[in-house]
Amino acid sequence: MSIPTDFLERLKEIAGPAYVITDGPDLEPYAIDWRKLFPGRPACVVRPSSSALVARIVQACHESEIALVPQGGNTGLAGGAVPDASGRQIVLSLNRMAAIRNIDPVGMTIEAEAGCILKVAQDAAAAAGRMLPISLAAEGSATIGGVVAANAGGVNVLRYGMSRNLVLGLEVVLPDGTIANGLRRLRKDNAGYDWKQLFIGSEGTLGIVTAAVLRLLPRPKHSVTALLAVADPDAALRLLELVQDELGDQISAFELISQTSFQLVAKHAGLKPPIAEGEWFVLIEAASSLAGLREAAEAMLGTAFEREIALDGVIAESGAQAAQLWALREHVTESEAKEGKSVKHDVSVPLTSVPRFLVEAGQALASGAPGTRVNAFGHLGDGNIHYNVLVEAGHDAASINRIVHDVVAAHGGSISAEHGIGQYRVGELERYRSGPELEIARKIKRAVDPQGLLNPGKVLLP
Ligand code: 2HG
Ligand code: ZN
Repeated sequence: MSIPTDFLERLKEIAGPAYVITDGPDLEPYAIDWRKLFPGRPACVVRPSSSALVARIVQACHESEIALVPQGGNTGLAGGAVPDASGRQIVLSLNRMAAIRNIDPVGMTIEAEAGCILKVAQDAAAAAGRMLPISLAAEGSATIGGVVAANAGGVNVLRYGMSRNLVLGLEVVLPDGTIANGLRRLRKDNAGYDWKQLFIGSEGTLGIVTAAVLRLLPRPKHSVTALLAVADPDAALRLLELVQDELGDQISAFELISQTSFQLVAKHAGLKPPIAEGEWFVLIEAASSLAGLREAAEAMLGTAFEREIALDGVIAESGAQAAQLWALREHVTESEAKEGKSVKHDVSVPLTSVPRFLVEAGQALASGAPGTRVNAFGHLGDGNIHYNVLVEAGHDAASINRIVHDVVAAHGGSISAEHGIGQYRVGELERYRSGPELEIARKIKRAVDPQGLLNPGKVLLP
């Protein structure tokens, strides 16, 4: 059964006929994720220009029992923002709602609409002398609404936390079309349940984020970027301890990158690290408003060599060199995609278990899925490794997931540290989260979205 024509007409009345796409090439980018792993078939795409119009569209869906899939920049890695193939779900794109409504440099807040590109918000904060510290490779196309709905992580979580930690206020359209306006800019607000937390990270299954107030931070005057080679992940952990001792809370990123990752970047992006070949690399960023950071970083590097924790290393001499070091890290995902098919795992384990996890997962794959190659990299400072398995035809993704996730579970880890569940990990979550935890989630879903119309099939099985 397809969507009734009169419903599509109603959407056109609400959003304007130019903003309802029902077919043709314009529909394509909304129908599938960027890795082309989760092809869907939307009944239509609707692109409203205001929260009031989002509310009217959702109300129409509620009345006609039509399911809808909210979509921001469509940069997700778990298929959370694309519809299924039934032809009965509509995509509600927030990309026309891109305004920055307010920046308060003294109160250190920014209020932006859901469709505002993350990079645009970062630049606006910088122009006001402040910093929005959410930073990810997809920041040029990811949107504020998507970042909040997915509780995005990125490279600065070590210092500033996940997106959740930076959200002060939220406006959400609920599944019946009501607007819940909690766009407060308060640092302290302990008045009753903090309901916005439910929607942050809910991946569009409970409500549609239409605007958010985010915390800003002072813009550090000095920063240091260093790339070090280490023998193994154990050495990388010892380096983390040293860096924490020497640079304290000035560290904002501590990224682990395997030799395989850099080989892929050399092959597909033509970029090479400016230090000797090693099995593992660590990219460190520290920032401070106080002088003396570089001296502290140089002393730390000296100690790392003395104690034979680091095999080689370089500290960027300029902003341009720092950008080159970061480009090596930021090209990993794209280079992996160019190499061929991969089965991604976005896992976290307790920090001290990371080296064991890497060894055990490698052994389990060598016996359970011979012929696969591992591209491991990620946010070591957060215990979050992107343990991506490069596969050939004939390898079975589901059994590779099982092999890796069993090792994660044995270490008390999580099957998604930052990318979320979407549709990709919905079955895995059922397996690895306990019954009572899943039941809490289902109760919340039933209470907030009793008709199950918001992003069905994502995060939770019905
Ligand atoms: C990153 O850390 C992103 O670069 C993408 O989270 C990770 O491609 C991936 O698996
Ligand atoms: Zn990541």
